Amino acid sequence: QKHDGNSTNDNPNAKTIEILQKMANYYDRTADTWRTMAYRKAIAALRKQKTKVCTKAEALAIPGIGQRLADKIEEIVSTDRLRRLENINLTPEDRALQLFLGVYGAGFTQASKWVAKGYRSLEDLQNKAELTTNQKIGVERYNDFQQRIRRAEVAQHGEIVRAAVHALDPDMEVMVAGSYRRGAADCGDIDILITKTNGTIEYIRTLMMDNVVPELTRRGFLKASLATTSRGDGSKWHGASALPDTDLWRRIDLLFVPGDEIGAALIYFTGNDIFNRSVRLLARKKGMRLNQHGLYNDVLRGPNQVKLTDGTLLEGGDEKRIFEILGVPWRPPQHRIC
Ligand code: DCP
Ligand code: MG
Ligand code: MN
Repeated sequence: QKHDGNSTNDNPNAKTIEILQKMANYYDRTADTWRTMAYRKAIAALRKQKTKVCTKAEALAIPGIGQRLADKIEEIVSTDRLRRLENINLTPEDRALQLFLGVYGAGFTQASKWVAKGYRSLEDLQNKAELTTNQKIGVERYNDFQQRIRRAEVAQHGEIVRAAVHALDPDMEVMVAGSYRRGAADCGDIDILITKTNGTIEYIRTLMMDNVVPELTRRGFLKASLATTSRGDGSKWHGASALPDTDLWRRIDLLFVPGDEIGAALIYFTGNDIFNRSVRLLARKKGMRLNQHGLYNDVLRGPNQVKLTDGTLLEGGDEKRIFEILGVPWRPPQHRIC
């Protein structure tokens, strides 16, 4: 990895420059003088910018940056990567696998099967593969779901859900969690936690599944339902949503939480996933157990750490209290990135 000292790291376009530099190095190696020059020119121009260049239009306004480079800059900023760069050193099979792994709901096994059948592009999947309803959506909306969502738009989706929930019960709480709650400038999807003080899971789930979700679907805000579970006391709805008068589908996850579990659910749904793993491990080391429902004590374990009893609930409703009992100093959501 090439660094140009602190000046690049402090630059608001540091990440973009870093990726463009790798492209320039690649074209240099392939003796493509013309492209190498174009990339170097764009990098030099970006270095002089005082603010972050986010859109194609902003990039085009800078002398020395043309159409193609402007596209790449927008892709880097909105997806946090450049597919062209990642594809350079891959075999066609690897390239197809990477592509298919981005289809919503397709894991490694499914993606590998498609590659083994000889499919190499999204068109192949669309025309030749037998796709489930959800896989069809994942392919059709591939580019939509790959795009990062600016924080302000995440908030707008949250507002629409909140208004629909409050129209039925103003005492319900609707909180945007996930990377949004951690303060991220842009998010991979929209994570919304829905709860009510003293509310039971049955009440909340019924209100959401029988009323709010159908109503928001009827209005055209919710576009598709992709996954739901309601095992025992946990419930979730995963789908897609789009702002009025737009055709850009976003992934949206709703989590239904009973009032007495809101603290544990907030920790779980705020993440990030690595932070969750480390705080859960810490709980186990202290003879406790943390999951999205609560913090428990007295977990009895047999050979090989097999759980014999569930233990008693220590705390579920208060996020800060859970940190306290665990003996971990309070960490605001912005600092829960591992
Ligand atoms: N989560 C977890 N373990 C996983 C997946 C998720 O603990 N394997 C928790 C922590 C995440 C939260 O759920 O922060 C939301 O999951 P997302 O996949 O939506 O991840 P983020 O919102 O953190 O990031 P992104 O911006 O990519 O959506
Ligand atoms: Mg998320
Ligand atoms: Mn999510």
